[in-house]
Amino acid sequence: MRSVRLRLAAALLVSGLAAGCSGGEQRAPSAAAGQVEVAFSSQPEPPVTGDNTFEVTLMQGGQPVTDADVSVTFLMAAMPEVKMPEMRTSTPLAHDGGGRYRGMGNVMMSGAWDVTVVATRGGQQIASRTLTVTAQ
Ligand SMILES: [Cu+2]
Repeated sequence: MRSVRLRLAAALLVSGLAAGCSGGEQRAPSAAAGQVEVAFSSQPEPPVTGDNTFEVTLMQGGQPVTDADVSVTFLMAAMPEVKMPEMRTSTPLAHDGGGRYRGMGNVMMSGAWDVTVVATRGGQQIASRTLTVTAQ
């Protein structure tokens, strides 16, 4: 009798742990409705040295994501052969309707940049995408 109760307690403990795990997965909002798709573009396209408008569109399961905080970071690695330090600039974008986020950002020089788009909601990252953009 005693061993049956112990086994039952163990089973409850295991199922409790399993529930805890799936609860953790459900906390990511993207898990239920599918991945958040990130599209990036600029005006002009490709961007130029100086001011540009960056545009990011977030879609999830065919629906626009309208309540995210979105930023775009341009990164160029250091170029020791021409004594240039790493360059990095982040631009926050504002929601402009329909899951489209826009903002004005500066590109410091022409050449290849690693562009990282990060979308968060309530401080939790819901999507990110890195692409290479060659500025004119
Ligand atoms: Cu450079």
